[in-house]
Amino acid sequence: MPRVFSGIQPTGEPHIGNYFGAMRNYVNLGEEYGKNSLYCVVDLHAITNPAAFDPQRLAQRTFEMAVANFAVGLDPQKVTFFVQSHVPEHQELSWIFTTLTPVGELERMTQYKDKSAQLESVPAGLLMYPALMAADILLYKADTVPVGEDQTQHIELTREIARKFNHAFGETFPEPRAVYNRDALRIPGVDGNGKMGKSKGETSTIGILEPLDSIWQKLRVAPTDPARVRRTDPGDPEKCLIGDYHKLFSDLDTIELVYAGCRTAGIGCIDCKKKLMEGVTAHLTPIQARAEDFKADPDFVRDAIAQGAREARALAQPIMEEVREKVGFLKL
Ligand code: AQP
Repeated sequence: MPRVFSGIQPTGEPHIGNYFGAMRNYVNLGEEYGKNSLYCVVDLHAITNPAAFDPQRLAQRTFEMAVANFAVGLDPQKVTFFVQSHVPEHQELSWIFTTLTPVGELERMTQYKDKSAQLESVPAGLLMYPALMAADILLYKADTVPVGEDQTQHIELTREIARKFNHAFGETFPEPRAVYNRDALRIPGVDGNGKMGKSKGETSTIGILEPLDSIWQKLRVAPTDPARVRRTDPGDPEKCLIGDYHKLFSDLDTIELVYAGCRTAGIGCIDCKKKLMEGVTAHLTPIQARAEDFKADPDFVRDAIAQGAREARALAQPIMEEVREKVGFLKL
């Protein structure tokens, strides 16, 4: 039976990139593989980027990330849902993996290059991020990893670390593969400035739990196809982030209507955005209502997370035992 693992950072409010790129696959794979699908709020990863780390808000964001995942349909009673720092074995395996990973490989990671370029002083933990991610996955011998396309390079490195460990210490880990949502590989930020990302701040994101009027204010001013300078200029919806978002939120009839309207200048950008907002409202309203219910019952959320950590540790501990023995640590 495949084993699924994925993590999400509590670096800000979960957004539609996280939702369509990853969280929806968590729910689908969770339905299929039950407790063999593990989902983790990766707070140890969140503290590696000083630009996104706020100790005052980390615990609250971790809690809210759990709420958001439950609200989109992840049932903590059916899957294994937990917080990374509650399972210390992640750090132990990560350390072993750092001893197998050349610094040059870590420096080659594009996410590291992008983030470190923005910092005056680069913490070693930011460089080690992919070794921790490999440990997250391999600690459970997971072979299936639902992620967005931005994680491809990290998954490839995880496969390499698994191969290296197996070569050095004997066959232990599978080589995991990424599972993508082909319709949402890399959702652009609403400011038109590259990939939507939590750590880029609220100007980039459309939060799945964000008030609808705040979402509309962002969509209203969002850039569209630059070729459409005047209302009478035809546009190309394939070059427009509103066109991209329609593919996520609108039904086929609406997509056909607005795409044709854009190409013929039959509708203006604001009308197109209003149509999009209808789809956004239909999608997010029930999710936001469920999130309110979970927020009103914090004990349920906390108990679910605590139970998830117990379940995850029960899976991790025998694998860690095997690793310690193979690496040759003294056993008493
Ligand atoms: N824009 C996106 N499109 C598709 N998938 C995405 N993911 C993130 N952004 C997009 C996927 O969501 C999962 C959780 O990733 P994350 O917590 O690293 O998300 P983030 O919003 O990218 O968070 P940060 O803090 O802003 O991280 P960095 O700065 O590392 O990008 C992953 O499966 C991710 O692929």
